[in-house]
Amino acid sequence: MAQNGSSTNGHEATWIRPDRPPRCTWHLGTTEPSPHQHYKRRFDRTKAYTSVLDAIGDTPLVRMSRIEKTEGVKCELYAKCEFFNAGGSVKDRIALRMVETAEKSGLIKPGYTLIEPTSGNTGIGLALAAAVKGYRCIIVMPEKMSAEKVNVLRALGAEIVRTPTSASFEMPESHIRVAQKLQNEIENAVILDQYINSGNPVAHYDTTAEEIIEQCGGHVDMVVVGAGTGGTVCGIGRKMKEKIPNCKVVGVDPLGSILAQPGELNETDVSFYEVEGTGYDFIPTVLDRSVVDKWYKTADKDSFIMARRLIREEGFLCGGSSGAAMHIALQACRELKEGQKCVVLLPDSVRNYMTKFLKEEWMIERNFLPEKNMEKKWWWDVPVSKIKLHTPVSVLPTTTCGATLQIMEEQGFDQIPVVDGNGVVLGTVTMGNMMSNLTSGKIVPNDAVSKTLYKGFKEIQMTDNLKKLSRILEIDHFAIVMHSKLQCDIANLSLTDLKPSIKSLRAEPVGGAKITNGDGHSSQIYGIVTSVDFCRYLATNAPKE
Ligand code: P1T
Repeated sequence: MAQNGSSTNGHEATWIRPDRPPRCTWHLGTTEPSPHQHYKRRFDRTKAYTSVLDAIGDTPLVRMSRIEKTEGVKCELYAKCEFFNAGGSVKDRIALRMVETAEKSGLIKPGYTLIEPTSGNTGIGLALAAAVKGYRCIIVMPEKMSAEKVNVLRALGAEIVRTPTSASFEMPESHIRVAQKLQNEIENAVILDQYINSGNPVAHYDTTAEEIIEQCGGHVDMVVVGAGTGGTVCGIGRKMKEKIPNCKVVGVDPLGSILAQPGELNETDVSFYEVEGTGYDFIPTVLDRSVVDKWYKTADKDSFIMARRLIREEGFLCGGSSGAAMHIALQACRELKEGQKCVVLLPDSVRNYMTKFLKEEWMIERNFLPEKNMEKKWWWDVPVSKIKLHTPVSVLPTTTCGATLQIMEEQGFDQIPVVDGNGVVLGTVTMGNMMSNLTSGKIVPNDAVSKTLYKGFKEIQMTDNLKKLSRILEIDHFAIVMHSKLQCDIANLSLTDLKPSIKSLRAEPVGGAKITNGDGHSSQIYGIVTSVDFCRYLATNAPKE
């Protein structure tokens, strides 16, 4: 890392690290006056507001009496319901605070462009403020984050750039570095930067924590808060340490992230988690871990099951990180006695996850819920390989849209996989996608198909059973059937080396061809299976009565 906090990596441009030393000079036990601008809570809920931005903060604190009872906990459990904020999450608070502080200091003016790397909720908060105040807003967000967030952001007028979920924060394609690249290219563009902006923790220090203390009548014994940037947990934690030093501050971090302390807690072979918003692969500078008394790690399954319980038992329409915090609260609060109060922060709304953990099929597909106890069907355990599929054909990302259309027409396919030279499936081209992009003028026939990729496809192994396939086909029209096993080393074989192309259109039949990835593992597309193929199999193979 360079002295100024920036870093260069080979030929790549200089970039500013998100974990460079903090600007905030505050630390626990300091006697110096705060260097930050502080705000008083300011809205009167009995009067009309000037804009929807006034409906950020002052969220309800609600007793969880049903879960207290079913779990037999001694203390009182309360939920700080941040899903009531105008944009639907706790991050509205910091988005508004960062914008207002930047306006006051003259850093931004109406007409400027706000760019932010985010897991989506800070993006929604910023897009909300931008819509009301007249800024252009560009949100850079990893692909893992839900389509629901994308739709809300679009409706608010934000432009969205998606980045690969697998890109670590230092990689040029990470959401953090892509945001910086865009800022360098766009005039009057500002990244308010939640990872270093003191307005992030200070917003919670000034408002969220003050509200909790007031709503609890000054008696709070424990707060349980999930950490992403860490702004919420350390903003609340710091205020508690100052005003109620005996209040225990509990931090919640998903398995696969490295925020928790001591570091051994983070040792795991989990490299991906579905819960959105919490956890990172670096320590954001705004996260002062000295105010957290104890960290706990959470698994996806426990988090989503608890989020569904919060909805079902308490009627809280909250998201997955709320479930994670609540799952931990039920363990941590065991040390509290009758009459003591534990506050759990519920950061966002189920609105963000309507097609994810809210759906039973989504939960079952990931083994977060068991199969429904229904009568076993004759076809459940039949392997996918039993379905007869068409001769599989794929195209290279450089194949033109016109040529791809011709192949689809000739072969009678509605979709075709796009596979790069290493055998990695980049996505599929679907007739629907191609048609809408052609009619809207987003692509022309000579463009490469890589311009019209559908990346939301599902993969299934030939050895998987038809029960799994039926789950996928309840939601998607098709799945790509993969055949993966360790194969002989043909690592340098490119797709064009495989079978002859169809009518020299650079479309490659890949059935039976073995493709070895750079990491030594090999995979093979066996074909595409559609609902029609599945129904045909059921119809022709049903056992006779
Ligand atoms: O960033 P932090 O204050 O630690 O909040 C964590 C958090 C918890 N739960 C959800 C659903 C969240 O969206 C977040 C944080 N979100 C972002 C960092 C973001 O960019 O939206």
